[in-house]
Amino acid sequence: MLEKLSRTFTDIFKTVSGKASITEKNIDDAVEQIKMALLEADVNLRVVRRFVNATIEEAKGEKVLRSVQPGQQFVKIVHDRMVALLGDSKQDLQLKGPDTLSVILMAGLQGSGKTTSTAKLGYHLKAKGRKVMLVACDLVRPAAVQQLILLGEQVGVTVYHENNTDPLRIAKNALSLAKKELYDTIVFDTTGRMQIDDSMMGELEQLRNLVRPDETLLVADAMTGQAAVDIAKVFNERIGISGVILTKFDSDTRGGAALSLKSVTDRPIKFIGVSEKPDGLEVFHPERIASRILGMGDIVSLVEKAQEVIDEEESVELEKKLANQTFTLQDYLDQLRRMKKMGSMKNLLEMMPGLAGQVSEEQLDSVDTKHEEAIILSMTKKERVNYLIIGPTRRSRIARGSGTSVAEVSRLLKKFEKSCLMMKKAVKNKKMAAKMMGGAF
Ligand SMILES: Nc1nc2c(ncn2[C@@H]2O[C@H](COP(=O)(O)OP(=O)(O)O)[C@@H](O)[C@H]2O)c(=O)[nH]1
Ligand SMILES: [Mg+2]
Repeated sequence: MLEKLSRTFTDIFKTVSGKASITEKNIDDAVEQIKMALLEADVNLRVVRRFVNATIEEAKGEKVLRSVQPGQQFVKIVHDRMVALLGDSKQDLQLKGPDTLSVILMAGLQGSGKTTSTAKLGYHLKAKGRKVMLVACDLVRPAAVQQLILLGEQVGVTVYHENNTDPLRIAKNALSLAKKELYDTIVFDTTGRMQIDDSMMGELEQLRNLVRPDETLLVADAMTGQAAVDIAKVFNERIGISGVILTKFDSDTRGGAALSLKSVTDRPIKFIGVSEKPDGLEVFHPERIASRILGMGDIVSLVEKAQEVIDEEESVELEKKLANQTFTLQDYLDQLRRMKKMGSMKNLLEMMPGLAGQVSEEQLDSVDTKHEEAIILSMTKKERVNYLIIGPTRRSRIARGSGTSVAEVSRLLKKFEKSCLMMKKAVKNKKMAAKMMGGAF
């Protein structure tokens, strides 16, 4: 998601930041381009207008036009505005301490990802040390109860369910059991409809009055764009929501929903869903998403993710290797294995500064990491350190040894060469971005 927008911003900034001085006309032009890009990304029209006016006003102030680095100043203004648009700072769940039961009510249309998000949230909270119970209160959609039971099993979180058609009774029983068994968090999955209708809202209202949630989270599908924003507005007016889980953020949508939600509903996005899997839930960080949109790369997320598998020393080491051009096939193999642990390579690469929007799906689909691993394992130590010595004879020996073809070996070597280049560029960009943002990274 957001690739296209990110590409446009990168282009706009490239033009502006190269200038030694900036005129009002330059600002007008850049802002006009920004406006088009936001509209194209399906951002709410009123939100775009407000964003654009505020940016122009600030950018035309003395500070920018007279500053030593007007381009950078301008980029910074847009960046800060974007962060504000996305909700300023990250919003944690407001839950009670572990001695009292905290209640989370999930709401949303059918297919938005409620049940999946309920399980994801269970997994997320369990990892934080909470004792969580999930409750299956969607009794309308066939097999919804079963779906939650299965997901609960997958993530190792208790699921409360009953063979019963009255969600209120189930909720009541679940609450008393949770209290009795000293759970500290209870999450209610609820019924959705294809569209907003009175009976769904009525049921939700009754449930809300019964369970008195600490958090009422609207689950909205990012793929529906502006519709997700309208839905959030209606749910908020009718039942009062405390935050949004924006699902399917991994999809190929234009991002308008993410950028409009906060301004239109005044409710924060608290999480984004980034895959179908139970661990595919991320805390929403406005600052990081803004940087990603503006093509500055989501360095913090990248570093955090990487730290789960690479410790800091290793990562410094790697950067040094890249800078000194001593990155070898052996390092590549190590990276490959780590990447596999980290999940989608595309997600990861998208976060690399300078690579946002440059990695196409096809490029990565062809990545057959198993073969690559086998090929590198068939190389001698010397070959791994210096790939330049791998001529035709060595290539066919490696191909035979790894059960692949010479073409595949050559392809890998080419790819390796290219990634060295790309990564070197990324390191350079990162340094440039740091300079540009006055050391914000
Ligand atoms: N790619 C992706 N798929 C998701 C995400 N969240 C949910 N889904 C999928 O969306 C579909 C509907 O989800 P479900 O939880 O059953 O929706 P519900 O009707 O609101 O309970 C399922 O196929 C999920 O796997 C997400 O963040 N990313
Ligand atoms: Mg469901």
